[in-house]
Amino acid sequence: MPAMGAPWWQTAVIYQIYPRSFADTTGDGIGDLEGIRRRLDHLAWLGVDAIWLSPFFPSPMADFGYDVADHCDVDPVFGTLGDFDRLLADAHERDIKVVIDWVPNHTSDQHPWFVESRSARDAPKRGWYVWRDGTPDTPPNGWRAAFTGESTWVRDDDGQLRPRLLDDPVGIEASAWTWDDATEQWYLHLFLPEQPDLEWRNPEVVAAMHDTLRFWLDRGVDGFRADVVHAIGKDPDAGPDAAASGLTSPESDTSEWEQTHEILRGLRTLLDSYDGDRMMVGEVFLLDTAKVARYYGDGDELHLCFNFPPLFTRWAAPRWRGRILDVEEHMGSVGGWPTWVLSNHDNPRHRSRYGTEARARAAAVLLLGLRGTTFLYAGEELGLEDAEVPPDRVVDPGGRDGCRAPIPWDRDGLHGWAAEPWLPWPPDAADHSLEALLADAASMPHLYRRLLAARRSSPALQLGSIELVDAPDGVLAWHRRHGDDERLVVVSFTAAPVDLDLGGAWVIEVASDGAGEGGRWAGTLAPDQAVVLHHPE
Ligand code: ISL
Repeated sequence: MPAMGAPWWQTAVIYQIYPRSFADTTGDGIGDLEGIRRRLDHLAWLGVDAIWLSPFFPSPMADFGYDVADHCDVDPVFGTLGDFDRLLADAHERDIKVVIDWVPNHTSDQHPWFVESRSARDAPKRGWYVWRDGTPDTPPNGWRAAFTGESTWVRDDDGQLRPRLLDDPVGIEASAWTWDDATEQWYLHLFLPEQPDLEWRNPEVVAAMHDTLRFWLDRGVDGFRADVVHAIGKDPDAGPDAAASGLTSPESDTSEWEQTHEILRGLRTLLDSYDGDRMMVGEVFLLDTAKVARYYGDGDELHLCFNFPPLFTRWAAPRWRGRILDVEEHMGSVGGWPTWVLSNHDNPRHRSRYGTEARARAAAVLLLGLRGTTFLYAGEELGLEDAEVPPDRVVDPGGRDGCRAPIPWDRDGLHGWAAEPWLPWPPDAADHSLEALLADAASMPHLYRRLLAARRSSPALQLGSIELVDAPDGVLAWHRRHGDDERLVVVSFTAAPVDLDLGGAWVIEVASDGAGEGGRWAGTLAPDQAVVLHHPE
């Protein structure tokens, strides 16, 4: 039985949906909310506890929805508020919670707030954004915007993708400031010029953004994923002049601002004033777990924080050992509740990063065997790789189209889409379609389903402690314990078989390759294999 008493977001497996790429019902080649609603049965079959929807709000789509022009409506390309309400109700009927994206750092330049702010220096909403004096040739400071057109990933000798951003600084020339000719001032944008930053030190902005949360809380959403939330309390007049936006550069230290924590406490108070354990998970894009941990406050800031260093970690046992210990050190018993994520709409899928399906399978066991809330990215349960996007089909200013390829549902034709989708298909779309894979009990979605079921039935996996145990080179093994319930998770990062003595008798509950499930553990880990073990009944 699942452990009782913990809030849902601690035990949950949360499935991210990028609405444009999920399922199209209208025939424009772009996914929509109704498409998501019609696929809820797949998510219930898989066993996810919640879905997180990337932005579906009215937007000029300069950043595919992360440039919000109205926080309280649905873009016609995705449907209507009525479609949202139906999706929410149908998800809740299946006991699936709904988390939506909330973009507090910036709006679209087409948002009525910015249109007004830009109209005149003395416009009532001028102070809702960050305007500074200067001359057109010299920005107010040296801050640089994200999105350079340069990939932040490079392919290594062993076929894995290596994050460039941790190792070599990316040369970014673009300033985070744009000169407004009409009013002769600069405005700040940590992302595209079409995404001006809000001025969160203005109480009117705080109140207006709280209202956008209330709008969706009143409608019944269970939580929010807060976009680049660590950056909202910035002070462009203080700190090092060379500070980057903190998003594409190792200089990200400079994007920690004390003010952010105060804003987060206000958001927490608002969410906790609603019943039903409403949750906010923040995209804290600081590549240092000790720093990420601060955004939990004293249990009075974010409920959960994304912790990205593991996503930028190569598939190698010593490195992953370091990541796990890092999380335990900084988010131990007194700290925040950890989260784990391997793929999302901003980075190459881990199936593509790690290079083989066997590793991606082992990674699924690792992900779901760790202590914390798990985030899955739609399509990882199908083992999708990133699409090859030819230059004439590139649409994202950040070079992230590959991981946003459409989900293939059916084997044939348009793979269940109502029209040719907006991006190319992922490789081998027919063989990686849900229809094809469901017919094969050994396939990836069946593995994910078994892992989610194992997790749901085990308090140790959902909430238990984690303790690394000795293992041979190339292997990581850890205990999970909660009361009498105990699991052992063993992950091989090597392409050779490994013998290991785990002490005592163990039964294979889930194996990444499906081998031997339900039988006794025989003492040898197959190449690239990972297993969840329990004691004999
Ligand atoms: O995309 C990245 C690297 O390829 C990240 O640096 C990304 O910019 C960072 O994670 C912030 O991402 C979030 O805010 C952006 C939006 O484009 C991303 O899709 C979103 O996840 C601006 O809103």
